[in-house]
Amino acid sequence: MSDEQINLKEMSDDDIYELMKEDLYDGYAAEIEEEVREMLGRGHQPYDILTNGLVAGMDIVGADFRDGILFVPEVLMAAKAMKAGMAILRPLLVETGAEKIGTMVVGTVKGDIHDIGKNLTAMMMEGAGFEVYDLGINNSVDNFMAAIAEHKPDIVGMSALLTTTMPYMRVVIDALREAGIRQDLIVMVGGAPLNEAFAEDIGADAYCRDAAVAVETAKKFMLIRRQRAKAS
Ligand code: B1M
Repeated sequence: MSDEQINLKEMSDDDIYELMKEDLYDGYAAEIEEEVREMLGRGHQPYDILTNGLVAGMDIVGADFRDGILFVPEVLMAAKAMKAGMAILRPLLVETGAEKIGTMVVGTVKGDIHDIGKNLTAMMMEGAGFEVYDLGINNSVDNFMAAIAEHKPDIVGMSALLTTTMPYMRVVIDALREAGIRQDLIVMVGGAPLNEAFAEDIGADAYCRDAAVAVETAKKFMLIRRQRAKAS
């Protein structure tokens, strides 16, 4: 570890990104923290470090997990390293001088404990000027309904990483409809196994491929919402 810390200064940007992928794969949280700080020191943007280092490393973990090369304990270590890196980037990503442009309630749906992508989305939304209420993981329809009643958000965001939990998003949307509040809310969904067709089928307003798309989509919907409010 200390050898690596000394050598970081002598490495090229590309080599450090490669190293980040390897260290994330190996679950080396302390090394990831060092590398994130080094890249920030070199003037790289937080979002680029996140994408080129951390998310790229997690993609490799995901492929090897799928192929039976990695198992849950190793993936948990990788997730811990990812979170260590994200913790450094978080204040930079949520730093915003922008005035509040909307409110969002976001959570991972029932049965699902994956939260890295949801956390990233919440951070980016905060950074873009949204007030975000993060419900965490494994959220029942009751949790979503209670948070909506309490925070009166413009947007409800749901995340699911499992093909077995993504259908639960429909349960939440149906509950919104039954409560007569579906038309008052912008419903955005995301997570690796989802796609546009699924989002349309369950009655969501938008599928967000990644956190950056979530921000763009939310801004677009908020603009439309404001224009409609002005016109009426
Ligand atoms: Co799990 N896991 N996992 N896992 N895991 C996947 C999802 C899997 C695809 C791996 C694989 O087989 N290749 C597979 C699902 C297969 C399927 O459903 N068909 C899987 C499995 C099977 C499981 C378990 C069942 C394994 C087991 O126990 N045998 C188990 C399930 C537990 C449960 O939820 N009940 C399980 C457990 C775990 C860990 C706990 C070990 C860990 C999670 C740790 C954590 O999150 N704190 C874990 C991890 C890390 C993964 C992989 C490797 C990585 C997920 C991740 O964090 N990606 C994943 C493989 C993969 O996805 N390729 C896998 C990085 C993250 C930045 O991307 O989450 O896609 P992502 O988020 C993106 C976009 O999707 C989007 O923006 C994000 C950022 O740009 N987005 C949103 C996400 N949510 C959004 C919400 C929005 C908008 C955009 O709201 C508007």
